[in-house]
Amino acid sequence: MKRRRCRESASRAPLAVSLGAALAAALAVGSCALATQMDYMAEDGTHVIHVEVERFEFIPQRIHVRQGERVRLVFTSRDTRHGVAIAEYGIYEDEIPPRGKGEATVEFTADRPGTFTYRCAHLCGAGHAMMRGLLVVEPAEERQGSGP
Ligand SMILES: [Cu+2]
Repeated sequence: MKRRRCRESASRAPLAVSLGAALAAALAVGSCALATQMDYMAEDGTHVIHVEVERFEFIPQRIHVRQGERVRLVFTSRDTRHGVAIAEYGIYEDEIPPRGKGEATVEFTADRPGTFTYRCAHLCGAGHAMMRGLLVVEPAEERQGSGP
């Protein structure tokens, strides 16, 4: 339940909040930092989620969306070039540019419920094979459910 509360508070962040401010807020809540999802709904209803990549980690490692949502994942590296692949959704992006060189965006419709592993798709260094996270697509019929 604690994890859920963290996520919901992050979701309520104002649309105009900068990524930096969101990150500062995430860090301010201590242990929630890695679990907090920096996200918002775009005007067209797309669920936009920012993911930072650093030292062979995706932050957050767990991404939550709801089945049926249009999802836009925006990846920013804090160090070297990375990538992202979500096999079950046919997503393969092998260039999340290095720090300061921009970001990589992938979009998809979360039509398949379940928990999927996402991985780095660019051979980035010694920890590359360990780089993974989870995409959790909550079934549409469980919108009011208490979750796992
Ligand atoms: Cu890698």
